[in-house]
Amino acid sequence: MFHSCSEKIETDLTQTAFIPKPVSVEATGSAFVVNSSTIIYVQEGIQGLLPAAEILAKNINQLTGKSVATETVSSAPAKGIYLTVAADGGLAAEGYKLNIGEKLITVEGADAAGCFFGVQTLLQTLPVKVATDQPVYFPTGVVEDHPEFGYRGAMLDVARHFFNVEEVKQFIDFLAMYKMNVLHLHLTDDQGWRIEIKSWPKLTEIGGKTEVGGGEGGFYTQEQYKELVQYAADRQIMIVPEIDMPGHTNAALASYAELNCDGKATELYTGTKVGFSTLCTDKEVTYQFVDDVIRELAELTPGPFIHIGGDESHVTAHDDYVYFVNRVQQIVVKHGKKIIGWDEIANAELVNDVTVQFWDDIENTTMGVQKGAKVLMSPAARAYLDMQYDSTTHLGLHWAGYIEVDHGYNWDPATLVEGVTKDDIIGIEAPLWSETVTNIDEVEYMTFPRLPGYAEIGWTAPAERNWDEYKTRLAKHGKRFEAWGIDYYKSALVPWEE
Ligand code: TNX
Repeated sequence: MFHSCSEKIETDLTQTAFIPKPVSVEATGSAFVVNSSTIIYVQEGIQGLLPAAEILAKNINQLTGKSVATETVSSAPAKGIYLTVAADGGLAAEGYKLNIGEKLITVEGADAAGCFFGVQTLLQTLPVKVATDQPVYFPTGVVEDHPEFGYRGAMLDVARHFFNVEEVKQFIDFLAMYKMNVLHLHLTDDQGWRIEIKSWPKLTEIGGKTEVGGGEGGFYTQEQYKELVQYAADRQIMIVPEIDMPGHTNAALASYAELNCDGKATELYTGTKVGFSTLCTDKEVTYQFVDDVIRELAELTPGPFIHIGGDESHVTAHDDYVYFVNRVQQIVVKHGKKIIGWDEIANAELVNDVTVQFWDDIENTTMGVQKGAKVLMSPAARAYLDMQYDSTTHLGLHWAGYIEVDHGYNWDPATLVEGVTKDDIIGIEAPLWSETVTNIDEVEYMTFPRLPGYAEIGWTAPAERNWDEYKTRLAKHGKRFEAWGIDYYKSALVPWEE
């Protein structure tokens, strides 16, 4: 420990409350002191490293008022902070080795993503606040780390209530701090169509105009959507866009009469019922519509996935549903993307490389596995961010039960569903449905403090996870949430630090 007049300085790296918990942490008991001549160096010629350096610089600046410069270099510097990608491929995908010495900090990623995650680990060693006259330092040591699953995500329902570009960016920041790498955007539902489709402009002109409760709704122009994709990519997050169909489509059916079997446009809908709408599965125009939407969306999507929804199509006859999902899969494949769908899509014939998102139905999910699909784990009773914490929670729903912070944390994706093993699973995702969630403060309240737990389930091996130990680390993040202005649920199960 270093001592100064006002506070003692923690130089034991193993005392940092990392979330998610890294594979290994070793302390060497000294400190790297940041000053105004500290420079963040970035290895030349590696795409995607510069944003990590800029985010690190911005965080140091916000905390300390000191501005640190970033510079590109062709070889390792002797001092400063150096972001680099390992040449020899010795690290697991998205992995990193963070070596904090007294003079030099090296963040060596397996790839740019690994380097970004190493930077997030480094940032967690910083205190929440630093007095202006106090030094800022990193405790020395070595962290070696890599994730358990490649897909670690959250979903935001921007259809029931619309969230604007700035709000979505804030949500992306939350994911980034906990090394999550996917944001699934639920872009369309009965209550709203939120993405501009140039070949079908009324989708947003009409279908984007409202939301649950009758508010004004909104939508992203394609330019705004690209901005979100880039903002996420800079933080190593892929956006998975969802067009929910054939059910959950009232906003489209209200926008275009021809998509309805009776040729009449429906009224816009601002309630919260589910399962009452369907595209007309035996009209050719329906498939022209889907083709246009998927084509435009695929052009906006650098990542491999498009989510086709497929849930709760209660007014689509079974055979029509199967026929529709079969055709839509072909359309997605034609536009060069892979399919994700809610677990019901396992009732169709699945093409190669489909991912079934388990939310509710075990039989659908195991049927998907038998048909060769992979599984994304989003069990409603464990991972739904819109489920209430307990019976006193003023927001959210409880159809899948209450999810206190321990219940959300204490499960293993690889053993939760019989017949679905680790090899079948691409990862986990925590969806936030927004029937009851209307603004970013409410998003924060339902998301925190559960989100870090889902991040840890996705990142840290189950043998290394244990609620009683986790809750002491989570407790130390309360001050961080406060410093970031996050309105969170102060669960009595967590021994929050005062
Ligand atoms: C079920 S989860 C739905 C959504 C609702 C959610 C509310 C899923 C695939 N469908 O339409 O918003 O419950 O928790």
